[in-house]
Parts: sequence; structure tokens; C-alpha cells
Amino acid sequence: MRKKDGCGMNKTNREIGIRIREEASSLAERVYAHQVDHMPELKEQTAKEFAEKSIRDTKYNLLYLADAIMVTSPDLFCNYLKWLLKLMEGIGIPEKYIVENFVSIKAVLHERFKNEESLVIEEFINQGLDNVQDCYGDESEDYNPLSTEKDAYINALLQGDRKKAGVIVQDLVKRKIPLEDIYLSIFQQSQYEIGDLWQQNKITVAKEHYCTAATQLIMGQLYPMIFETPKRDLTFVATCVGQELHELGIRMVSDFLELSGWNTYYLGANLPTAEVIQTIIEEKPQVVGISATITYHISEVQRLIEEIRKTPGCEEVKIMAGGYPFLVDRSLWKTLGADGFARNAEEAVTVAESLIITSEIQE
Ligand code: B12
Repeated sequence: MRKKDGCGMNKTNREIGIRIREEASSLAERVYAHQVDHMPELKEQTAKEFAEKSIRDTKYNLLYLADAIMVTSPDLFCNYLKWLLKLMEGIGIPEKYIVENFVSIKAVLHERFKNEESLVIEEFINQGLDNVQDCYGDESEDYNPLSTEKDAYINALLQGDRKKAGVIVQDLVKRKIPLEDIYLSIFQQSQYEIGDLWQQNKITVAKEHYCTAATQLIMGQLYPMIFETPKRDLTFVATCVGQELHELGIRMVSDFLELSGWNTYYLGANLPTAEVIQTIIEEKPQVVGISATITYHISEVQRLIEEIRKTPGCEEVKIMAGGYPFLVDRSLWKTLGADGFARNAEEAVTVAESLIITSEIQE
């Protein structure tokens, strides 16, 4: 697992990652066949859905592994394993099935890849499994000055009472609590906790969707206050990468910049690269923010950054990256070629401001 040299990627690892990603579907089928051969109890599972689900989940395992190898980040892979074990515990699947799945992944990839490549893959998987208890994940909540209100907000949403949740937020506005605090201590924190409840199988996907939609609605009710701040001659374009559906994080970043006087152009989720590039050419932002939450979307971040860098008309724009994988691997933004990274929306304002100062000095 040779380390990458400063900014940039290890070429061999990048190629391994790309190949696993390209062949993920067929590899997943072979891994499933291998696992069934080695775990006699799986042969008793004759239901077609069992095979389909196992192959689908193995494909996710391969995609997470591929992108972590691509950027030489054992931490990203280890964090994924930690998350996966917690998820499986929630639905009552024993750890040994996950471990066996990776034993089969190693065996199948060993046949498919050259010896030195397969050593890299094995080292990633072994290191991940060995360090799973100690790697990043499940960080305890920072001190939350609005924890009582946040708990009441989550309870209201879980009871399906978004009106009550809205009233809690309006009361905070009346108490002149800064919008930034409401965003981070209520909206962001409640989303994180709702995600945890889903992961532990304590709430349904439908409940999680309801909570997210309600929070988006309540955020929208604050917009008149956000857009009334005086503006400077600065523009920020905010986008997720292609397949990424988690859009609240980058929306918060965009709203914080709007509150600090930037004109923001929020594109949200699911937008083709060409459209993002076109927007950059037309809007001429000083900074573009790119968000990814799912680790196997980081190859898309890298592609988007490469596209921006090589497109005439986009030379001046500074690129800031962020989202969950960037919190796990603190040098990922450099590996992917961004100009900066921020842990959250508050820090994003400071980083965006510093990026434009740097570019002014360079001029
Ligand atoms: C809501 C939600 C969804 C919704 C998203 C809807 C929407 N309109 O956004 C839906 C239902 C679509 C969804 C789908 C999935 N989800 Co989801 N989801 C969540 C949840 C509960 C909340 C996300 C959120 O709103 N967070 C709040 C925001 C404010 O926080 P944030 O994103 O971290 O953003 C802050 C910083 O990271 C940073 N930041 C973010 N972007 C940027 C960008 C820049 C430039 C900068 C500087 C900073 C920055 O600043 C932000 C503000 O402070 C999370 C739980 C969690 N812990 O986040 C799970 C979570 C992210 N989802 C998860 C998963 C697994 C999935 C699915 C794969 C599930 C599935 N099997 O289908 C799919 C993948 C979909 C896809 N292709 O993207 C996992 C990811 C685990 C992992 N290891 O990868 C999580 C962590 C849940 C969990 N605990 O298991 N999900």
C-alpha cells in the first residue's frame, strides 16, 4: 500500500480501484458463488431474493473498497467497515458473514488481479478488519447549546408533527438565536441522529424521508431572513456530484455563505457534470463547492474537479470540497485536487474567504 506523494494519487492503486469499480457487478456474482461454496449454511437459503440481496450488498462492498484503494485511503475503507458492522448488527446479521464476505472478495480478486495488485487489495481488507474498533466513526456530539430544543425537535418529527417542529424553530428565531446556530445545532444534529436511528433499524426509511422533507420545509421558511443580508460582489456555486442525493449539507454551506454576503447559486443533487461546468462559465463564481456523502462517489468528485480544471473559462475558480468522506480522511481534498475543505458550513465561510484572499495575492 505505497503512500501517495503529497497531492495526487498512487497510479497503481488508482488503476486497481478503477478496475474493481468497472467489474464490480460480475465480481460480486463470483464472490457470492465463492461464499456459498465455503459456507454450507448459505446453501439452505434457496430464496432468489437472498442471492440478489447478497450480490447487491457485495457490489456495495466492492465499490467502497474500490474508491478507498483508488485514493489510497485505508481510513475510508476502515470507516466503511465500522459503519457496515453497525448496520448489520441492527438487522441481526452476525459479524462472521461480513468477515466471510471479505474472505471471498480477497479470494476472487486474487484470481482476477496480478500478484502485487492482489497484495494491495489484501492489505487494505486486512488492515480495515484489524483496525475497525479504533477508526473514525460514531464521534460523540460536540457540546450542543440547543440540545433540549434539538431533542424536542426530533421527537416532534418522529411523532409526525412537523408543525410542532416548525414552532420550535420559530421560537428560537423569536429568541434571536442566530440562524447559523439553528442550522448546526438543530437541523444538522437532528439529521445525524435520525441517520443513526435508521442505521440501527430503529426507524423506517419512510420515517427518515419524512424527517428530511420536514427539515427542508422548515429551512425554507427561514429563507426571507437569509436572502435579506446585504450582498458583496462574490459568487458561490454549490453542487453535489452526479449520483449523490444528500443535498442538505451543501445547501447549508450555501446558506451560510449567503448569510455572509455571497450571492449563491445552489444546484443541489443529481446534476450532470456538463451542467455544472456550464453554470461555472455563466455565473463566474469565485468559489465552487462540491459535496459528496457516499464514499463511492469520490471518484465522481475527482472527475468533476478534473473537468473544471481543464475547461476554458473555469481557470480562476477555486474549488472547495466537503461531506462525510472528507471528514473521515482529512487529506482527501488534496488527493482529489481541490483547493480547500471545510468540516461544516461555519468553517466553509472562513475557508471560502481565505481562498479568495489567496487568489487575490497570487494576482
Ligand atoms: C437524509 C439522508 C438521506 C436522504 C437524502 C435526502 C436529501 N434530500 O438530502 C436519502 C434518503 C436520499 C438518502 C439515501 C441514502 N443514504 Co443517506 N442519509 C441521510 C441522513 C439521515 C442525513 C443527511 C443529512 O442531511 N445530513 C445533514 C447535513 C447538514 O450534514 P452533512 O451532509 O454532514 O453536511 C455538513 C458537512 O459534512 C459539511 N459539508 C457537506 N458538504 C459539503 C460541501 C462543501 C464544499 C463543504 C466545504 C462542506 C460540506 O458541511 C455541512 C453543513 O455543516 C444521513 C445521516 C448523516 N449522518 O448525515 C444518512 C447517511 C449519509 N446515508 C447513508 C446511506 C448508506 C444512504 C444510502 C446508500 C442508503 C441506501 N441503501 O439507499 C442512500 C444513498 C443515496 C445516494 N445515491 O446518494 C449513510 C452513509 C454511510 C456511509 N458509510 O457511507 C448515512 C450516514 C446514514 C447512516 N448513519 O448509516 N439518505
